[in-house]
Amino acid sequence: MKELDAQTLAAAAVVPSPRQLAWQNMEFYAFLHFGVNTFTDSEWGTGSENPDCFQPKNLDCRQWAKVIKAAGMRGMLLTAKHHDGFCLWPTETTDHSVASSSWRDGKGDVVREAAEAARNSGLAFGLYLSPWDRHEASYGTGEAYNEFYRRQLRELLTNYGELFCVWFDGACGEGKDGRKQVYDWESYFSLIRELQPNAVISICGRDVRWCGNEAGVGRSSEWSVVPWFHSEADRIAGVAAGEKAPKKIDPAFWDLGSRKAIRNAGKLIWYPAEVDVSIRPGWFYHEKEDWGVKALAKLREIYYKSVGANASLLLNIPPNREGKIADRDVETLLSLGAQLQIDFKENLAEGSTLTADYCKDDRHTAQMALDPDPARYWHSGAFSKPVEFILDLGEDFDINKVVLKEHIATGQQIEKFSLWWDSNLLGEGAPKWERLASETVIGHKRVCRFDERRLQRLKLVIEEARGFATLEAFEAY
Ligand code: FUL
Repeated sequence: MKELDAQTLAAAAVVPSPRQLAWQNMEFYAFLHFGVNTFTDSEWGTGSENPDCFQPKNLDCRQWAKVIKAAGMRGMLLTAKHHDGFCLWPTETTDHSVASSSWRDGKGDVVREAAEAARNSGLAFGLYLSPWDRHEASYGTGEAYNEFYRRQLRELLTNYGELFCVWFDGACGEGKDGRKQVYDWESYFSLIRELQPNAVISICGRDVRWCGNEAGVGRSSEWSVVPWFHSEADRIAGVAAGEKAPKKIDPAFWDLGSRKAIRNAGKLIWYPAEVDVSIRPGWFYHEKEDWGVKALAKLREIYYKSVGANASLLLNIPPNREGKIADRDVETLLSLGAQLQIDFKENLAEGSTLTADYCKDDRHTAQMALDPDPARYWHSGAFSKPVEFILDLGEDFDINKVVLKEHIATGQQIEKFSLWWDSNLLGEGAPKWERLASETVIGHKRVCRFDERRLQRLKLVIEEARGFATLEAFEAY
């Protein structure tokens, strides 16, 4: 076992805020890019679009919610305004909005319909409001624009019920005559904290970290405790217009949280990762990209490499000109939902026996990790040596997945673990342990997948941890 140093112990003591903790349980939720681009067939609008082009023939946010829910997602995040500046709600801040379109005689409000549909389906609701605004004349003038932007935020934060997330991207294109807008992020953040204290502020914010690409690729070791400067990076970068997001993680940012990565860091923060990706090549709907809807196998892989590897998954499903999720996307999403239901149909570890070499006290025995109540979990006390858990299912089952969770309310400490199965099926003589997986972090959730085995006993070894370790769940499927 590695020696503990002060920096490692400091990392082990960092815990999520209540809003971050609630967000972790969202796991998988939808992004909806919808706006004038849907009708002009573009990805980045110019800001000079005629509002009247916004004509969803048959807007049906209930259909969005139904599909999102059936796909196994827990929330929806709508682009209330993209870089073109066109607002999907009847704002008082500009006439570049749905109120200036003849669609529904200027009385439409997509944000309201989406928020209501989400809530009626038991989905959380969140908003994206692009700071970069290619329409607004005050963009690039500094405080005047910041005030304009805060007024837009205020409308969205007060009129549409509880939001689980406000999502900021860092795009910061030039304004008129090459003017550069300096965003007053701090004032945006404090407004959100004041009006929606439970909402996480994502990407260019301090609660949720962008994974670093838009291709759906997460890290194999995704640490939630990282040096604080990562929470500034996307804002400072102020991604210039025209720059495309990378397709993969910059190798220099592959390791954000190992002991080596945090060695020289000052402040450490809880800043968990989100993987964002579109079901289609683009973020907005384009008929010509109907061929490019990702296949079920690809989406499932993305799911396991994000949700199954201590990140959340924000999957973009752009509505079409009808104002609906297109048939192909619906088909794929329904099969994804069905597949995930099959994948996690029955937790075979429920009701079985889990023992560990040691635990802190009677209230934190290994058996607690089988209790679905997150308040009941195993705690090592001081992590004095590697700890072995034995899960005995009582009889043989065909198993190909194990789900592990740390009790992240007390932080993230596990650094290395391995999973084994007893191939001595007859149970006579000594167990014959064979390795199934060897991994680093667990965090909120780690799904270990392996070739199906018929087995009765599994062994988990926590090999390295930061001073202490916890286990909130040990599930087998
Ligand atoms: C980027 C934007 O420029 C894209 O259009 C899209 O909204 C993506 C989620 O964020 O920064």
